[in-house]
Amino acid sequence: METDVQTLQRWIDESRSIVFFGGAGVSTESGIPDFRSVDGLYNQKYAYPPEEILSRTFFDRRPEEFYRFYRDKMLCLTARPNPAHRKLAQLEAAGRLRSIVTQNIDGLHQLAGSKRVWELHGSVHRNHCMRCGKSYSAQWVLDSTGVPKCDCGGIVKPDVVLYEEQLDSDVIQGAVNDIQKADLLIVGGTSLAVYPAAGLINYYRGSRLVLINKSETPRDGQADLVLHGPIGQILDQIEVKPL
Ligand code: CNA
Repeated sequence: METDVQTLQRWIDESRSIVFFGGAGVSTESGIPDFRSVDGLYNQKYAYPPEEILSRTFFDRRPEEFYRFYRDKMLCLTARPNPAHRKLAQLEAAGRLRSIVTQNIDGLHQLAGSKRVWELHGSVHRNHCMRCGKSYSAQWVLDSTGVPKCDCGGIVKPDVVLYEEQLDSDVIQGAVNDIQKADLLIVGGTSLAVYPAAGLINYYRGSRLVLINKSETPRDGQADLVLHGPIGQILDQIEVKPL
């Protein structure tokens, strides 16, 4: 009798075009809190709910409050990739993984060596002046105080998709194309509660949908294989075999 991890290993060994779709749970083992776990950001007490702080209206009306939360909770620049990030990068290097579609904004997949990463919600590593377009690093934003201002006097905004903002259409198209071509779709570390991102897995046409998550998700019943546990520890058990 095959264990769930053995089934996952066999499916990976039989694949040439894996797509990984992930969320904040992929980075919790790197020390970055997610939104919806018991110790996630939604269960901590702030003057405003995180959904409100991370909305475009809030950013425009109370930028200093936005930046207090953002610097403290979203800019985790000392975090390092964990075994999940590293294994996915190895699968891409071995020619088995086509791309990663992520809701994360932390850049840890790229730090682990992944090349083709569709960042649905942008990245803390890109920041632009809203007036002249000059770009700034995440470290510069972290080191600034109050509302970060450009040399020209404009407010610097991170290229992360806030609530009420549209997702980048080129990024969505790239992610959809890859998901449609996938022979194995591994979904991990996401509550699948945030739309339109969560809806992208509906584009998968294959017959091997794997869900790896600590808690149950609304799509568990639809998956061909469900593993409930820490994704870093689970993917760490996978052996990357050359094609
Ligand atoms: P979420 O709604 O917080 O859900 C995370 C899911 O991951 C939960 O179901 C957890 O049970 C599960 N989980 C937590 N740790 C692990 C683990 N080690 N192994 C397996 N499963 C785990 O986060 P989603 O990504 O689904 O929601 C989308 C939001 C969260 C996006 O807009 C992100 O931008 C946003 N976010 C991103 C980061 C980041 O970039 N690291 C951090 C916090 C929030």
